[in-house]
Amino acid sequence: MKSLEDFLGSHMIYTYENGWEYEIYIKNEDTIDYRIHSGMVGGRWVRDQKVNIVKLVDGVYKVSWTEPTGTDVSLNFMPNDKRMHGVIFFPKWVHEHPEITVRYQNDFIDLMEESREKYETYPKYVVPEFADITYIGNPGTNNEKVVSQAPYEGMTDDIRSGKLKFD
Ligand code: FER
Repeated sequence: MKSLEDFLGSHMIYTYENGWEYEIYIKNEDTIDYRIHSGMVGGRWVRDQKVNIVKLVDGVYKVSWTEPTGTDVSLNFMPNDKRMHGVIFFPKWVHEHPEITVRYQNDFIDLMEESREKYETYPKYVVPEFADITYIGNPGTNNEKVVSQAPYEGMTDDIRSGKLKFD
C-alpha cells in the first residue's frame, strides 16, 4: 500500500494492546463502517460514519471523526507493518454507561444525542493504544455487504478464515 487510493476500500480487523478487538471498513474517501467485537463497547456497530481520511506519508493513513455519542476517535494505520495506533476520547457518560451505545447506532441516533445532553461529558476518558492488524482485505469501495450484520462471537475468525465473504 502506498497511495491514498490504495487504502480506500480496505477492510481490517485489529486487536489493541488492551485486548479490545475492532473491525473497520474504509468505505470511501470520507466514510467508514465498523464493528466492535470486544472491549468496553463490544457489540456496538455503525454504518456510514463520516470521517476525515488523509495519507500522512506513503503507506501511512489517518482516520479521524466525532461520533453522535460525543466520542472522538483518531486512528493511524500502518498496514504494511500490520500495525495501527488509535486514540479514543470517551465522554464521561460513555465510560459510565457503555451499554447505552452498544447497539446498531444508525437506528438510535436520537438516543445518542439525548444521552450526550443528559449525562456528563467531563472529565473525558482517553484511551491511547497500539494494535496489531490481524486481517486486511480489499472488497472495493462502497460495498454494502461488508458491514451488514451485527457482530457475533467468532465472526472475526470467520472473516479471517474466508468463511464470511463480501462479494
Ligand atoms: C476504533 C476505535 C474506536 C474504531 C472505532 C471506535 C472503527 C469507535 C468508538 C466509539 O464510537 O465508541 O479503532 O474503529
